[in-house]
Amino acid sequence: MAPLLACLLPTLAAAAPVVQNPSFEADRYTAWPGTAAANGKAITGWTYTGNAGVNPLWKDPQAQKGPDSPFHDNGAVPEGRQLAFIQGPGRLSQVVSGFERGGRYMVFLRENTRLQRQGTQWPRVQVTLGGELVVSAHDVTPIAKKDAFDVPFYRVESAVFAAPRDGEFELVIETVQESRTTTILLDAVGIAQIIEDAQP
Ligand SMILES: [Ca+2]
Repeated sequence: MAPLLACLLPTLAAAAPVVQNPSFEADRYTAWPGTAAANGKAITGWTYTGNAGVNPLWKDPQAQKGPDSPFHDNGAVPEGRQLAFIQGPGRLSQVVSGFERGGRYMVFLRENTRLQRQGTQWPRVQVTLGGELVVSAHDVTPIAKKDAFDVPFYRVESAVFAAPRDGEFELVIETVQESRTTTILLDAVGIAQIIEDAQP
C-alpha cells in the first residue's frame, strides 16, 4: 500500500493544522531575562499570560558575549536554538485552524523544567484544545542535572482524538501549580494528523 499512501500524503498534509512559531524561533530577544514583558510584550504567533518569554536572549554583538539563558539551566533545546518558558502560573495559547470534522489528530510538545528556584513544587502543566483536555495536568521534573545540556527535553504526546467539527480551535498550554518561581521550558509544539493505512 505504500504507493497509494504516498499519493494521499501531500493532499492530507496540506490540510493539517499548523501551529504558528511552534519552536519559538521567530523572535530575537535582547532584554534580560527574556520575559515577553521586557521584550515588546509579544511572542510571535502566541498569546501569553503570566511571566512567559523566550530564551536565550542575544546580547549586543559589540559586548563580545554569547547568548544568555537564565531560565534554561539543564537539558538540550530539542529544536532550533530557542525555547519558551512560563515562570509561575500562566499560559501560552493560539488559535489553530485547519481541523476537519472526524479527522484524527494528536498534539505534541517538548518540555523540561528549570532546576533553579523550584520553590516547593515542580511545574504542573496541562494542554487543552478547544476547551477539551488533551494532555492531563502533570508535574514536570528536570531532565538533567544543573548545567548538563546533553539530553533533549521530554517529548509529550496527547492521545489521538477526533475533531468534533471543521474549523479552528484554541490550543492552550497552561501551568497550574501554585508556585510562582518554578519555571517550565517548552519547545517544538505541533499537531499531527493521524492518517489511517489505506486499505483496498
Ligand atoms: Ca526551538
